[in-house]
Amino acid sequence: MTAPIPARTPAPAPLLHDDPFSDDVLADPLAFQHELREAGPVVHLPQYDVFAMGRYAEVHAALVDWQRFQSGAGVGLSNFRKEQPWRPPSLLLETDPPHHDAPRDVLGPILAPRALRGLRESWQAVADELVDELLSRDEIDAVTDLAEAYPLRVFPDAVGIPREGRENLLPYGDHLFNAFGPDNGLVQKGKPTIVATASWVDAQCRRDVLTKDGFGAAIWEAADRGDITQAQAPLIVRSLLSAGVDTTVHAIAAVLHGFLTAPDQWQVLRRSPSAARIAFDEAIRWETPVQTFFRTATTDVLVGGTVIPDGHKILMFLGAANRDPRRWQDPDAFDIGRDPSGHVGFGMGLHQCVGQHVARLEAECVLHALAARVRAIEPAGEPVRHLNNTLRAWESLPVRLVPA
Ligand code: OVM
Repeated sequence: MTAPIPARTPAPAPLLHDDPFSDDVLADPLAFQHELREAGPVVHLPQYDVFAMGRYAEVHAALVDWQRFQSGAGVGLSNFRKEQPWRPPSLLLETDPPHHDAPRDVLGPILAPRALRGLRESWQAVADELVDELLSRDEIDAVTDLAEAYPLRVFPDAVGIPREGRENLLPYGDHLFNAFGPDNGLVQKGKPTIVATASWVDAQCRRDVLTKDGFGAAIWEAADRGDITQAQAPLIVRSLLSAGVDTTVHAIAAVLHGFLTAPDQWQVLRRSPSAARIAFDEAIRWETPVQTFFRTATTDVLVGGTVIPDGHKILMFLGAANRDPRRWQDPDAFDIGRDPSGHVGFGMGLHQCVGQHVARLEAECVLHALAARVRAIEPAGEPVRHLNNTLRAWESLPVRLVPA
């Protein structure tokens, strides 16, 4: 008789004592990401009593497994099963099926490629005009003058909010993305102003405040049809204002930084401007503006020989997965000749970024405007990082745009 093969006893997850939300790691997360991936498929961060994953295979598998890795307990460190969220939870980001599905089914078509077709011409004209303006200057800041200026010129108009108060958009997003992390100094510095900023944002989500032809109005029309309730509509508009500004700003900054560090790649883009879309996705992979999100285990989950106990938070390092050498060749290179598809910078599975086509359209317009006019993008000073608990971001990228 042969003895049954004993089930392998789960081993405890390796411990990692570094703080991924410390200023040092946020300023340059690559060494931490390497350590995380090498430590194992899943590690334990005792400081926060959370688990963490940094390898592509496990991050990808968890992102598509919404049944065992839920979003409904929040996608930040805070566990909504035990703690009160700082704002009413997002109906898209911080929910699971079935509650998630009606909002997603409403917003998906509003932001789908075919719905955006009518915007391309005017968005390209805005990009062309902005780049022409910048070419008259000796030096510019690629963050404030371009990566912030462009989305702020096109996106709030497309949503349909009034002009007044738009300076609240970036600080709101910055605090929101900080608040997915621990209550550290970055969160503390936002607290004095967030109540006023958040109430301005909430006020922009009302039907009577929005134009009749924007993304916001389209969400309210879905409530008229009964596809969502009247109570859900303003929260879905809030998702546009939460996830649609800072993300695209830092993504555009990332692609510009990519070309700044790899000037040969700029020449490739100039020869083939149709590579702009790939270049943008490669920047999302390479820089991963949204570095991390959490999930919560809905049961004891066995990952790579360790058990993540029911109810525990799991920190998913999208940025580490996007540079995992097990998945990517020469992962640290910004290479617009590679196929970046499959990156998890927009997430994966049923929560995958619903606004990704808007982001791609913005980036494409900016890159096309630049490729037609700019021979070289040269550094004109030290780049300065902007620290955020979730975002990989720049505060300043001084550059010289050399006219073609
Ligand atoms: C939302 C939301 C907020 C931040 C990020 C996000 C990346 C979504 O309010 O729905 O997705």
